[in-house]
Amino acid sequence: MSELTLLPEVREFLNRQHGHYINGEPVSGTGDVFFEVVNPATEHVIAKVKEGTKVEVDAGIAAAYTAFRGAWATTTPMERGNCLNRLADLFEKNLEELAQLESLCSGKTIQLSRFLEVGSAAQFLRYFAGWATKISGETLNVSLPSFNGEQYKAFTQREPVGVVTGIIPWNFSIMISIWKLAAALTCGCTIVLKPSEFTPLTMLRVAELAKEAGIPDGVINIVNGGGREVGPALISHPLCSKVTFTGSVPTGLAVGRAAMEGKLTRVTLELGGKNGAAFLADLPVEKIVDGIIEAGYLNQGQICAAAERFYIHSSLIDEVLQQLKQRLSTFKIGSPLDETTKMGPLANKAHYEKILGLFEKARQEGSEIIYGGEAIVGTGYFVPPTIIRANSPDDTLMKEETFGPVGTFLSYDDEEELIEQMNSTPFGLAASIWTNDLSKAMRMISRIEAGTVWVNMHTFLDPAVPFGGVKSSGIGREFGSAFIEHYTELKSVMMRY
Ligand code: TXE
Repeated sequence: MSELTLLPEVREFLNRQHGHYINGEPVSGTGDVFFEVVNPATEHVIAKVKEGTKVEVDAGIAAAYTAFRGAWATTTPMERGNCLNRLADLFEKNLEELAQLESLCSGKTIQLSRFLEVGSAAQFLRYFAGWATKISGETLNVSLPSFNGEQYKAFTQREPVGVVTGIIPWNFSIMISIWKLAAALTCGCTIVLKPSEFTPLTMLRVAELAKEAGIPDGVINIVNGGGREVGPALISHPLCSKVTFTGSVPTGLAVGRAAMEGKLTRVTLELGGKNGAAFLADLPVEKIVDGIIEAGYLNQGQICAAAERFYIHSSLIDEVLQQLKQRLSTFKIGSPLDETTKMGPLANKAHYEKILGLFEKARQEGSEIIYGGEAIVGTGYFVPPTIIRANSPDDTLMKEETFGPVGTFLSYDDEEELIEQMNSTPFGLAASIWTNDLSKAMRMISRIEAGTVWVNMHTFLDPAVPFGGVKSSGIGREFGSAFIEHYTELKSVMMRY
């Protein structure tokens, strides 16, 4: 199979001058520094995007604030939901264009771009659209004494927090933006999104589609820039009322600190970690191997919920690793635009170099590299899916997030030891337990320190199911009904009559 032919509209979009999208219009920006968008499969520069300055930050937030006070405030909840549904329709209509753009920028295989980046983002939009008409307060019973027959009434109402800043990583630049944008708009907030400097392109196209969907100007703004100037300026802007961030733990700490320091700006942090997957001894080896591949290797492991620490019973680990090696060696690695490719490149050069450094570290520490563990020589940021057998829980690769296609394995003998190992990390975004023994799974669930525990599955997120971390993997929850608390303020009203 060969590469897809790029759609004419993709070529046309790449050839444009790119900057930002503010108040319903593309804006080229006042700065003179450009980000080069590098296709990680070819190392070619495919577009340039102008980095923002304080001028675009101020303009983006001002547009969002005006829309928050004006056009979006006067849009009924039903119509807000309709806007999100129309945007979902446009995602489906333009699915191939968005998917091709995203695969070019991030190295994600085209199948995954279609299914997750665009298809799943449309589903999230529809889910959030349904909430728009269902966000409400409650009436409350008041027990204050009545001396002269006076009565009381109390109720709460949920009010949108205001302008939201969304800071987005490079691994799912459309889908993660949509999580934040849809939650904000549903609640009546407006948003300024800052995509990652590695993937600054696709959301500029999504913003155009949002206008086509009838979302008023200023409700969605995109300001491109890095973590040194634009990110901090958005967070500390006096009119920014909430920050929602997905990304690495160190950056999340800096973002959380900056948000709190200035004026107690509300903050949701969805950070990575070092997620564990526990395979119990009752499962057949083939099922364990299927589970490991699902949990650890999708999108080259560049998923914050992916598993990186794998615990296999000592009676099975040799056989499991041997079969896993055989399965991974059949993976077709290559161009993300080839529909038969199973694994594309890592998303950018900095990340590729980080992963190569971690391979080196594993070697220095004497961990056993069973498969992969080195660069694939040639053009592009390719590494093979990698299997590492750790010597102990203290090996670097059992502790540090790789965010790559790297599974690190350790054996265990009994379940007490397994639970202790699963929890032996400062992080707690997600975990999985794999077994046919439901009683054991049910008993383990409460003892695992993670925001999400999957049983016999891993990585897949559903808009109805809250998602977020415990311990150092973040603050707050996205999806379900949990998001409402983070994008609205609860106002109490008491009346005497
Ligand atoms: O992520 P960052 P980077 C991991 C992954 C990767 C490493 C670094 O291992 O190799 O992090 O990647 C913005 N104020 N993950 O640098 O730093 C930045 O511009 C405000 C795991 O890309 O987390 C980008 O938009 N914003 C992860 C976003 O934060 C700031 C996903 C994320 O950048 C900022 C991505 C600042 N001070 C990378 N500094 C996961 N687990 O989900 C940076 N940014």
